[in-house]
Amino acid sequence: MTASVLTLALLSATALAVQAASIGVNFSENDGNQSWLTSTTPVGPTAIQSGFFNTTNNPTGAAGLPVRTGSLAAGSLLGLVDSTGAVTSTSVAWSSPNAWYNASGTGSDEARLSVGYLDDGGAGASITFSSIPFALYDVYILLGSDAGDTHTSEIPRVNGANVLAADFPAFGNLIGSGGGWIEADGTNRGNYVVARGISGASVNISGQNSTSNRIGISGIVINQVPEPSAALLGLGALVGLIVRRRR
Ligand SMILES: [Ca+2]
Ligand SMILES: [Ca+2]
Repeated sequence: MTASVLTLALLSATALAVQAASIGVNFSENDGNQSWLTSTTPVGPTAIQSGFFNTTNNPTGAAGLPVRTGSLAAGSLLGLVDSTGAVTSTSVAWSSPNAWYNASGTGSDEARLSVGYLDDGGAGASITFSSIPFALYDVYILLGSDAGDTHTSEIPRVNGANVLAADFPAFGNLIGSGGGWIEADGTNRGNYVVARGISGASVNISGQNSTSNRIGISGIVINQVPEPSAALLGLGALVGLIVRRRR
């Protein structure tokens, strides 16, 4: 097998890798003015189409998304829809002092994702996903605050571990970020934080009461880390065999 043929084979195999799915949940502040405007707008940092983005402002079962039990501040959604539109067995339960809103407005689906959030209240919100169907995933924590276009956010925790080392520069709304989603990494100011390489059927995301700063959580995306397909694994074994034979 020549190098070019090997390269072609690997490129073909890469194309066969399993497409990753994700599960998004929007924490809303208002049942009346924050439902999705359309069903097809890509929203959030991983561009899930709005009709497949679960939202807590759904007490009536509209648009095929799961119906909320409880309140906007503390409740649950069962049978979350994933980014392909499939109903999963995944559920989410959340509790917070209250749901609140920032200055993003409600003029677009992206704004409706940003505007409402679970407020900190000192102790912070707590959100638990159960029966996650992915072996490995990244947790995107979308941020919102009424502290202004920019502010310093407290650190989110995932399974009790701080995601960043210290309180960090954040955007409170989409005006601050220029309308988009930008990862906050502790140095660069942003409006979401990512905890990477998480495994386990359940995951907890929480705020905390460690500093005078606060963290508001506008939404969460559980994003599957793609696994190599069986075809790719088979090709890898074949290439390994060929390489060994040529020696
Ligand atoms: Ca706090
Ligand atoms: Ca939200």
